[in-house]
Amino acid sequence: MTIHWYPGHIAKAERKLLEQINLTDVVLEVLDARIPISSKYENLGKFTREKPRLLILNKADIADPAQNAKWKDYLTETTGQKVILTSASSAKDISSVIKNTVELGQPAIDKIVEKGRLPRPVRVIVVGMPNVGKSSIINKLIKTSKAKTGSKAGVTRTTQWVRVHPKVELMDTPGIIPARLENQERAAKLAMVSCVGEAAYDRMEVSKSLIQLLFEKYKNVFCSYYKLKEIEEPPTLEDIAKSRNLLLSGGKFDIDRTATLVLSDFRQGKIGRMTLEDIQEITD
Ligand SMILES: Nc1nc2c(ncn2[C@@H]2O[C@H](COP(=O)(O)OP(=O)(O)OP(=O)(O)O)[C@@H](O)[C@H]2O)c(=O)[nH]1
Ligand SMILES: [Mg+2]
Repeated sequence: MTIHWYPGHIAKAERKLLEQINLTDVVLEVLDARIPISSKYENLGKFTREKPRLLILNKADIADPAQNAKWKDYLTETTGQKVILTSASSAKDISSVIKNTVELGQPAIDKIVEKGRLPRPVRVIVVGMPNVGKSSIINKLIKTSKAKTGSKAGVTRTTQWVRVHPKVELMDTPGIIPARLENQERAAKLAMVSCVGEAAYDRMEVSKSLIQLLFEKYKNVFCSYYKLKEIEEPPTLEDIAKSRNLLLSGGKFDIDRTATLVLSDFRQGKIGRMTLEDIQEITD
């Protein structure tokens, strides 16, 4: 399976990311809770240097709850960062994001005051791979501020900064982390959760790998969702097409539509709440 990556685009995206991070005090690093290893950007520390980071595991609502808890503990311990589970459907988690941002940004503000200048709100940026939910988080942060202030004029807003709390300003464009795709296994996982664009991968191949992975990790739930009888080997796309009765006009199974269906069922969390990566995969 070949999934393409573009070094030119990556270099440009990294330059932009560095510029954005330079303007902020705190970085909200968003991962997809279903692939905490593959959606993490090993190089982020190079860009943030000493700047404090808050780690957000988003899409927790469609990831495996038991895995969410394990990953949260593991990442808290190994990164030394505060880790928060979030999901777009819930507004609750946002107050915790704000509270932690204020705490993490306080040393930067103290420094400003020590230099004899006036304190200003903590400046924060949301950073992450494509499609992990950065805009959803930004929107939730902005909405919270509107609800809080209840002001007719809405939030204080310049082109770049949005006041989302008396003590927090948000850069309203997210920092997009370029997906490096030299590792094909990782590239496939990023494709499974749509962190890479459709044009970069073969839907059929990615769908087959997904079936294999889900069969390995969630055999019973997977087979019962697609009504597949007791099987020892991962089902083929044809098996699923048969079970779903996805036929082409000539009576052949519609493998292409089946590949799309499985990807879409998984991405929407319809099959069940599933996580594709175990902590063991790091420690191995
Ligand atoms: N189930 C679920 N879906 C989510 C969650 N957060 C975001 N989504 C969905 O994921 C998709 C991508 O969300 P965005 O907020 O646009 O992600 P993004 O990181 O801004 O994406 P780019 O701008 O492309 O980099 C959308 O279809 C959202 O509705 C979540 O917590 N749970
Ligand atoms: Mg976005």
